[in-house]
Amino acid sequence: MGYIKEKFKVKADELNAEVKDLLKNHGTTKIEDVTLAQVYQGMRGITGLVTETSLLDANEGIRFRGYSIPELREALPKAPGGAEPLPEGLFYLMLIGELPGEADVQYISSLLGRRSHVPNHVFDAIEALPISTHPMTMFTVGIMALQTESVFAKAYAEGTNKKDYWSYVYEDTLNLIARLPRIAAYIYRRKYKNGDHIQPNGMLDWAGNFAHMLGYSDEGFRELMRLYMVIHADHEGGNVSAHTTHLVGSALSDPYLAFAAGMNGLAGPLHGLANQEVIKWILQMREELGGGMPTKEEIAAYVRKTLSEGKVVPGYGHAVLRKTDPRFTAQMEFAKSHLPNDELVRIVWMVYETVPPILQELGKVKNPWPNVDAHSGALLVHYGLVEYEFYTVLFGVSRALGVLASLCWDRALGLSLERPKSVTTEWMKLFVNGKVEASAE
Ligand code: HAX
Repeated sequence: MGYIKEKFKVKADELNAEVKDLLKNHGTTKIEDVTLAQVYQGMRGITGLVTETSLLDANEGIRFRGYSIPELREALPKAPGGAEPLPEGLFYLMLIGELPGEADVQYISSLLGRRSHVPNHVFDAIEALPISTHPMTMFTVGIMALQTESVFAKAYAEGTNKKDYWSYVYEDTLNLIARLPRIAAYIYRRKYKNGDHIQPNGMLDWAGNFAHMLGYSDEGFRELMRLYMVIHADHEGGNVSAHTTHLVGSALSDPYLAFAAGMNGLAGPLHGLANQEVIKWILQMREELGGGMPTKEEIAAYVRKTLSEGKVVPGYGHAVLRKTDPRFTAQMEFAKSHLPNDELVRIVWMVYETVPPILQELGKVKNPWPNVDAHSGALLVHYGLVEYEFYTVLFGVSRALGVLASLCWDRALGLSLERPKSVTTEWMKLFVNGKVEASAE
């Protein structure tokens, strides 16, 4: 067992004891009441999950194990000569609950490098799909093909003790995180670069090597990938990709099955696909306005046109956040120091000044501020990654860090099969008229 795995086991034993104690002494404590509106409207605000890796505050944004994004950009180890945090460090933090040292990050980098081999049948499965297939579909097909390698599924089939589930999930987690950049880069090079694939460079860190396999050698792009992989990694447990991974994993589906399910959720336009929608929307706006820099008035008119056509403004709004997403701000800061004069970036900033008051005018949008997806595309386009249908795959590679670290905790804590109660509208009508009672079943 590697030392990080041993450390995880110690932490898991400690937390298990605390959870047992909480359940024994406070198991019947009521957390909150649930309204009928919450049941119909996407369970918004219902506390119904435990996720150890991160916690979201509506006004402040995400904290990973207590650390905000600006704090992490300071505190996490960097690549030599770099200024952005290494995602390996964030993974360690989410898994172990402590800030890593340089040696911990190097250990994870080399561990991932050693485990990164992808068997040929995964590439064959991707190759079997038409070239026109959306990259997110290729990505989930690749993950599903890789499921043949699940050590959890094998151990379960052989009849392992449930106390050891976490150990196999941990192995699958590291193997998956190690292999995802290779699969994602394969999809990118297959679809957009005539199948001219690039072999991994074992000297690079996880995100640097991903950038290299995509075909980008610019150090600025590598730094962007490190930042990108950190800020997209986790957003507590209730978002669609995290929740789905947790839900499917709760049936003891192995991490490959659970993560692929989560990725199918990430591929929705109200969630991760919003990053492609944003850049598509901005490029269409620029084209319709005749190219070049639009004025604020022109942007405002285009926003109103989008709304009048019954569409959402992509990259704006959030189910939990009520302020500008600090993941947007981190990207804005990156742009200010690396590419302040980029035209598309400047349009993104003008959109930021224009959209919130218009959404506020509608009177129904709870959060008119930008989310993570409002900025990412313009940065990628700057470095030449213009194929926006691929953007959600980048998000997916990053999201693996958080949702799979969480899956390790799910099994280490022995969390139960998820099975909330559902009712019919007929039942709701009887309930509000006092004809039936809510049951805990
Ligand atoms: N443009 C137009 N209308 C919007 C809007 C936007 N950006 N954001 C919210 N609204 C509308 C909703 O569609 C809803 O309208 P109806 O009552 O007519 O259905 C109303 O405002 C209330 O919605 P809400 O309570 O403020 O927001 P929700 O929690 O229901 O939805 C969403 C949150 C993120 C899905 C929503 O803000 C949205 O559709 N945004 C655009 C898509 C987007 O950027 N998604 C990415 C979110 C971040 C993420 O997960 N990244 O992966």
